[in-house]
Amino acid sequence: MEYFSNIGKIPYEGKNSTNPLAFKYYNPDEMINGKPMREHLKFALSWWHTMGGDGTDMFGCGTADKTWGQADPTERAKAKVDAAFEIMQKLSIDYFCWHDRDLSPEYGSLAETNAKLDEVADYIKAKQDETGLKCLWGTAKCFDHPRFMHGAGTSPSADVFAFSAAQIKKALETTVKLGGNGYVFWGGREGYETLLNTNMGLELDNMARLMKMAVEYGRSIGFTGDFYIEPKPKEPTKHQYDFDTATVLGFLRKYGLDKDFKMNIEANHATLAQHTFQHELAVARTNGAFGSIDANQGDVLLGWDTDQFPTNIYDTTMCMYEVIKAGGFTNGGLNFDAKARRGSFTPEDIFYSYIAGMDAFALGFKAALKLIEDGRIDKFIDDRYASWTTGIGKDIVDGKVNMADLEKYALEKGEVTDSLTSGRQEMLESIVNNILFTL
Ligand code: XUL
Ligand code: CO
Repeated sequence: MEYFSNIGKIPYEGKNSTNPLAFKYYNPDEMINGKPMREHLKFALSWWHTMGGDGTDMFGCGTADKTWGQADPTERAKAKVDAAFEIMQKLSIDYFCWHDRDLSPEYGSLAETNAKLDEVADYIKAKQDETGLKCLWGTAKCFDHPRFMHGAGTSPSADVFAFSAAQIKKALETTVKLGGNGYVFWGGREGYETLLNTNMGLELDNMARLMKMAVEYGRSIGFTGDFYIEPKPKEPTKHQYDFDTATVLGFLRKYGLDKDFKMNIEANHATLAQHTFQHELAVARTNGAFGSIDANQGDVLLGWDTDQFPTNIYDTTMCMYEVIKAGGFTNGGLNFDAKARRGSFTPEDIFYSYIAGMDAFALGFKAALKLIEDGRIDKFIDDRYASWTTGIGKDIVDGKVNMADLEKYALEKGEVTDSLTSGRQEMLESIVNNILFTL
């Protein structure tokens, strides 16, 4: 059955096209530096927003029909698979991401839930064999059921911890079955509402215990990909333990998890932490922890996670600049953890939204390549730090001098004047504009 019979495969028509159902910049098979664009960008569909998100928010019920014509939960789960594969094929998206409960809901017992999940995973596996579409990463939805009200790995209840471990074990098995090279921990309710009822030290130790078990088990069943933590500072809890990339790095290093874990950076989570998207990517890159991306954008006037499809070219450019500097995606990719607005409720809106987001990233990618190829920014940065490659700077870097040596140097040299140069922020911003608007 075709779910979107009025929409064909979305063609690439180039930047002068006015066809809303065509790509203007995303040309999946265009070769760039020896690789097709689709392999540089590794776009992924998010099962939760796209296949399940019906626009429900805290002020009202859903506006979009995401039942896929089926009332029975098992039939609906399979219809979702068919519809998802149709969307991906029509949009030239090669990957998908999921929470276990997006693929298949909870039933009466964990045993039944697991059996039903297996049924749907087998169904997906068969479609993957047919189409070649791939799983980017999987994760367990350890946050929506009431049992997780106080957290999963950080719950005060050991039974909830055990249940979470069981659920994650199954999600890992499903990830391996679907050939995923990533497994995400987004700490949905891993945080606190008030310290008056919270043993923070124990909660963090336990969260690490759960992750260690996941690494041990994952490796034992042949999962060779990356584990990811997806930082987010708040929402749903007042304070989420995985606040931002820097905080997560401290956690991973404390518990010896840094060899197995990288970051899944989400754009709107970065801005909730009062960082730019680029900042979070740069912190991950410079610490060798860049992994994957959940792409979306927030609304600068709102303080919550709006998960909008990204259209801001400055953000996509600087994101792709960081990705290129990090050596490109390896196990990771670019997942649209984004949802169409509640008012954009028709089936075509799914396509318009992805086209907008994918084109924004394709254009950002080209702009970032040009920025690097142009070389002015990189050269400026190199020149700015030139004092570290010769003389006293090089001696400091090489560990050849101590504080007393530097005191002697400073006393002899007197006031610092000759090596202070302008930061040229405005000039650099105008170079970025010049490159963006002559593409
Ligand atoms: C929530 C969020 C999640 C994770 C996966 O803010 O981003 O959907 O990406 O659990
Ligand atoms: Co996310």
